[in-house]
Amino acid sequence: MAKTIIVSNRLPVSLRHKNNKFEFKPSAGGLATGLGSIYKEGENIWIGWPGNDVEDPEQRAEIILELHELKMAPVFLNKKDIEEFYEGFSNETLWPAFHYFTQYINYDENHWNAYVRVNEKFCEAILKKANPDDTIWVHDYQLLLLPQMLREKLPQATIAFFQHIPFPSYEIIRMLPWRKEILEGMCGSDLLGFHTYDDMRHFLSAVGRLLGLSSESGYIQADNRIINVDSFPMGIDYDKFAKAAKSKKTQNLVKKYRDTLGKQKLLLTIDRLDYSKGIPQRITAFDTLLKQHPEFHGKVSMIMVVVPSRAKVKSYIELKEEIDTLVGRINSNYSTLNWVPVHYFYRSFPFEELSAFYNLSDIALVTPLRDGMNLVCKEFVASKTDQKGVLILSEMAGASKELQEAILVNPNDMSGVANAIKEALSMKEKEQVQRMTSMQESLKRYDIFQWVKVFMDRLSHVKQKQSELMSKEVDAEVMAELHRVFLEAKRPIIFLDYDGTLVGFKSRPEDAYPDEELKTIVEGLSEKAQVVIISGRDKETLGRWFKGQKVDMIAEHGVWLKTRNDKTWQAYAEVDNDWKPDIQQVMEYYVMRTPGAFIEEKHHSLVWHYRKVESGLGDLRMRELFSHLKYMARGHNLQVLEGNMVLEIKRPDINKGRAASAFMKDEEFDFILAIGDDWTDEDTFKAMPKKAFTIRVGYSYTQANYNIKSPKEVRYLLKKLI
Ligand code: GDG
Repeated sequence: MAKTIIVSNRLPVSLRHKNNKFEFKPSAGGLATGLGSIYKEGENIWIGWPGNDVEDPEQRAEIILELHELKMAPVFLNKKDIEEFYEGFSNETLWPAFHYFTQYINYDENHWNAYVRVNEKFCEAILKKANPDDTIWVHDYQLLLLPQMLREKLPQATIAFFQHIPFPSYEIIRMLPWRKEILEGMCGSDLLGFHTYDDMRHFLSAVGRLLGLSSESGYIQADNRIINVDSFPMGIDYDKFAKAAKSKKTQNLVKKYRDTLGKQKLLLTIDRLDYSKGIPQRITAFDTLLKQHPEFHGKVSMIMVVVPSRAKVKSYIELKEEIDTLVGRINSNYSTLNWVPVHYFYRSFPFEELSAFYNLSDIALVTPLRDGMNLVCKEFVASKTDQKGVLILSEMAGASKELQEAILVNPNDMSGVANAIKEALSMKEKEQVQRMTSMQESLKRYDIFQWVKVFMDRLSHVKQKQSELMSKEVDAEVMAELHRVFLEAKRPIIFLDYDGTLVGFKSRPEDAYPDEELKTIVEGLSEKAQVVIISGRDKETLGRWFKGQKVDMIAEHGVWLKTRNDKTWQAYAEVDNDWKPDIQQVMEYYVMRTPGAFIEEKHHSLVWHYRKVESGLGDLRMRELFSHLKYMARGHNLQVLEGNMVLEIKRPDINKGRAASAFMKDEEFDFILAIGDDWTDEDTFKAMPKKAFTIRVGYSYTQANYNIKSPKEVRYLLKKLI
């Protein structure tokens, strides 16, 4: 039976070295708990680094056995791996880049090589455990290359990826010399999850611009399959925090702390030491409040927990010094014998004490400069059992998209944050309860268990969708059947669209002329079959390109026809051009505003091309023009259609389907094949009799019976027929 493998840089246990012996300390983090419902089941397993270097082979063997009992398997990393892959590329290159701290990015080729090497190490460890049809869920930015490495070895596996930190704008990603490899690595997945819609939108844009893969509604059209990208805001183990807050242990601590601190209001801040968390800015904002409002002196204190992290990295050492200085300054400026403005702790606390801090504090001040999600703010909300308390939350945290009832602030705006603290300090209890209740309801519903469930359900959905598309793939069996019917046929006919079907897209339409290989294919086919090129191209171009060939041509989606015996083109539909000047004028206005755009005039239609326009801008202008033209189209009884980098306006009664039907009306064909790649070909597919073979290029939903990957495969198929 297929199993599920969870992979993350760190295992949910830590290996500790104590008195020459090793012991495991389980992680109490929300993710470990949430994923417990997966990796603890059946044959499932969690693979990752146990957090310590072990060189002795005997000890390694022992550790492997012990971890096996816990349903885990280790990837052992040595000192060099940790320095170059973890502290180096992960934390000095990807972390600052993905959090928009470009000034801290270290562009080190050795670190990159180590990143590739360690991702390969993970891949090998997984391959030892994985079967071809297993599900593998990879977590976070340390393992961005792993999905594609796995895909190459296990093409049938279900591979998912979730990124816990932000995914930045294309403008940042493009700065990394290894940007393509990183995106390609991620695209080995079937499902890619991010915390917010903005993260997924940035990812899709980067994939479009750097890998040239287009996407629609969160589905990337990759080489031979679709990849889904979606947002899954991560929740917390809500009940654990709500229950703990009420527990005797926590309440005893709350009482103890309150007795010491007296009646003053308490502001809580908890973070790992990191420049992304905005700790100095927060202290400065508190300082601003005390400066501007002396009435709060002695009435409010800040409890500031900073958990040590990445202590060897230079930027972190500097940050620690900066925080120490700022806290020293504010305390020395304002402290009195019975009041200290900032209670500063540079260490971590046991869970019960954390719970007591959450329950005790009146305000949580969560103001990161950038944060993928931020769980601290959610844990604070869950711990407020009487619904009293106020959350001040940075707009730059993923959580702000969900927790709209918090006081939202820009963490760079010191007086804005100071005002928010003032507002929180004076907020009426009724309003506090209203806001808190609403946030609690949403966090309760979308907790960590729901997050895991929604993600896994989505993964099954994507696989289902992929298999529906794959079931229509032209495989060896379909090929054989096609070949057999073609050989037996006395009167075969083949309709071939041109651009995107017989040739790939070129940025200049005139460069897509037929090459020698294509000419030979068409010639070969026309020995036995009637070959009809059915295209949206103008008749002059088609006529020139296929001059002297034994083919019939339908140009401009069915306006013009020229059979192999004709000397001239005949109109297949009446042409009425009265509508054109009005529409052309509008289109020209959009050409003037959009460098790179141009208009193509066809006999029955006008086409606005934007394939040469800066990506993004082209889409934006096309949408504007679309709504403009739709409005005008009604008056003229015209149809506006969106194509591949084009917007076309035309008479609705002219289409390829109508033309193809007319073509076949007087004759009986015993083999019919139609191949095309876009919506204009869907009309052809619809018009075909049941027995016809219809094939759409690319993996989109289609009326055709089959899908095929690309023009290259189309040519292969046609060559096989010959
Ligand atoms: C990454 C992303 C995203 C903190 N101090 C103590 C303590 N903690 C626990 C908190 C909380 C966790 O650490 C911190 O989680 P965050 O989400 O706030 O931040 P990161 O560690 O940077 O996590 C982040 C997250 O991944 C999940 O996807 O939200 O954006 O950066 O759970 O409770 N726990 C204990 N004592 C402490 O002193 N026991």
